[in-house]
Amino acid sequence: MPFSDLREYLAELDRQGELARIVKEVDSQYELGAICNVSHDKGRKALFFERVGGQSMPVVTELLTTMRRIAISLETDETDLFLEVVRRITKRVEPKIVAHGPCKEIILRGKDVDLTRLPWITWNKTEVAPYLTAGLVIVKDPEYGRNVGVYRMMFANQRQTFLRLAAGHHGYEYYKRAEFRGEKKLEVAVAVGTDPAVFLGSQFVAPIDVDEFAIAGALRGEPVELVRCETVDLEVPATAEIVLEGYVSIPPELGEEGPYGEFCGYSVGKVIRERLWTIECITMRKNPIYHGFYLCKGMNEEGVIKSITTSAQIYSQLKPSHPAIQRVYCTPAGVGSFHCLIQISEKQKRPGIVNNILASTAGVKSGGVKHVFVFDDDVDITNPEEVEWAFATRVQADRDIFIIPNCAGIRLDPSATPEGTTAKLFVDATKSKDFRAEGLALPPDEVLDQVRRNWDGYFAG
Ligand SMILES: Cc1cc2nc3c(=O)[nH]c(=O)nc-3n(C[C@H](O)[C@H](O)[C@H](O)COP(=O)(O)O)c2cc1C
Ligand SMILES: [Mn+2]
Repeated sequence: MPFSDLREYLAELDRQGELARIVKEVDSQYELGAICNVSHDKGRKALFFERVGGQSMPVVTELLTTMRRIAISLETDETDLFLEVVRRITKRVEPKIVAHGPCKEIILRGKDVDLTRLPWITWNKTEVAPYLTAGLVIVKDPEYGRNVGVYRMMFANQRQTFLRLAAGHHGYEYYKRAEFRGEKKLEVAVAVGTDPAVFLGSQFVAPIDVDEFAIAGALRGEPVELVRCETVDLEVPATAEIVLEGYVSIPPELGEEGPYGEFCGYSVGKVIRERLWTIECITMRKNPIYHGFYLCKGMNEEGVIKSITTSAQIYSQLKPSHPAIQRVYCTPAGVGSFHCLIQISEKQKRPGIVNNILASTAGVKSGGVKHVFVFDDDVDITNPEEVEWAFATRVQADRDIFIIPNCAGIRLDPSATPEGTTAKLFVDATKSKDFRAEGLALPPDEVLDQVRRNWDGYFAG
């Protein structure tokens, strides 16, 4: 049975020793972010902050910062995670609308709408205002239907926040389409704190007419249950901890948003003309738990999530044309999508196939694949030491490395041009046909297996 809400997931993390409780009161400005940051070197547990900034609402962060926890969220093993995700996303499971949900236990309208009831967190030193970072933003389009994405929200006042609708993402497209239709506003609902599979589902790069709740349904193996909003024609997860309802007006109210610590691990400058949205209703569960998302330099939660979503999507897209592909691994520290490692079956390798595979990655729709490497299947591409060893011993730079300049990349990559163009690198790290080695320097497999099985026995008295 999939988790029905955030609380069930937290209980499971607790049971498996994956949740650390912070009992001491912490400051919502920087201290909470610093604890998230330092926790990356201290066991990378999920964090439950009991008291933040003098408020009663607890905060959870770092829910999916390890593959192990992503596997727990999908009720599978870490070793099976990749192929299990590939398998589950083949068939979407549409959400189901239900009449009631705990997210309506508390309903605040009119003058009771006050965003300062939420724990507003300033995560990193470059941020000049606090951010709500883990909101699932739900919008609708008459032709394309529902869309769910996570867009950051910088605090503005008691009833308004900024909404970072980045060009290319569907929230932005839906807003533009409402504008072209001559409408006066785009309705928006935001859900905070759900079954983590829902958050994961929102991070797949789906076609514009796909409802990401249906990807979440596929991942969790059961429909996501939704309830209708109070004041807008939108639906939200019935068991969400907190729901905000409102609209972005057309033309929008604009202001200066940012800088913010982006997924690449840098704060990029102010967005001069970002849209604000106005919240007209807040609904909550009793004793709601606030979900926050921390981004920073190095291997952050978005890199880990993207590693699984991007790897599964690239594999699903390329495998039908290139059956030799065994595994795709976009490394979490390579921001989950910039470094794409592909393992192919040596047996199925035909002359020229590696370059065809490398070239085919240039067009995949994913979050900015930039450096691509192909390895033989005697290399575990999820193991950085094996990857480096193969790169060191199998690559001849003048023969195996290719660069295409001026490709479309990601603007948040500070090394790209301001328009987001980037060079792409392609590396054939497989053994070439004149590779001079008789085989791997290893004892026979059966002897290795036997030694592994009997390991403890070698050291017993
Ligand atoms: C913590 C976090 C913050 C994000 N912030 C934004 C954002 O402010 N604007 C945006 O367009 N995408 C943001 N994203 C990325 C989108 O959620 C993601 O690319 C999603 O797949 C977009 O889906 P869509 O095209 O349906 O909107 C963020 C993701 C995460 C995990
Ligand atoms: Mn979408």
